Amino acid sequence: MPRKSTIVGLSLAALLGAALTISQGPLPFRAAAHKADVYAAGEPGDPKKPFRTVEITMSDGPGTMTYTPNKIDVRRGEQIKFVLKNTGLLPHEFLIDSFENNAKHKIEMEKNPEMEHDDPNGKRLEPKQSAEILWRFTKVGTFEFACLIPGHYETGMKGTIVVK
Ligand SMILES: [Cu+2]
Repeated sequence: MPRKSTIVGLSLAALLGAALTISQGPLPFRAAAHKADVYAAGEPGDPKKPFRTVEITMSDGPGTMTYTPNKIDVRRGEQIKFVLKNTGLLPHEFLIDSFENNAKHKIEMEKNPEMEHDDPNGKRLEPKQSAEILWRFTKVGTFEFACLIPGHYETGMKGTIVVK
């Protein structure tokens, strides 16, 4: 019955097509995992609008892990282009969020240490790598940038952003 097998073949192709369409859409999953649809610290920046550049160096040594600088002052509405450089020997992250969200996220990372970040508000950098984040600070308050790879936050990888 060649006709029937053609139909089966077609519906398999349709199913495969549907599966591929779903697998090509990872953004909603990532958003759900990180609650990235609503950001506590502002919103992704617009590259067509003016911004100020702030360079942040991530480094590590015996018993120390740091961001330099670890405190940044911003005016409300300002856009900052963070130029991140990992000069250490270990991978590091830079995640901009509220203290509360970073604390929750840190618990998730302890359960799933290999969680990778490549989001509008956060990047993971391998040693010697650099990356950029353009961010608009739309809310007044004190926010945090942090590395949530287990052990790093406790060793000093945290900083504050004061938005006035
Ligand atoms: Cu780190």
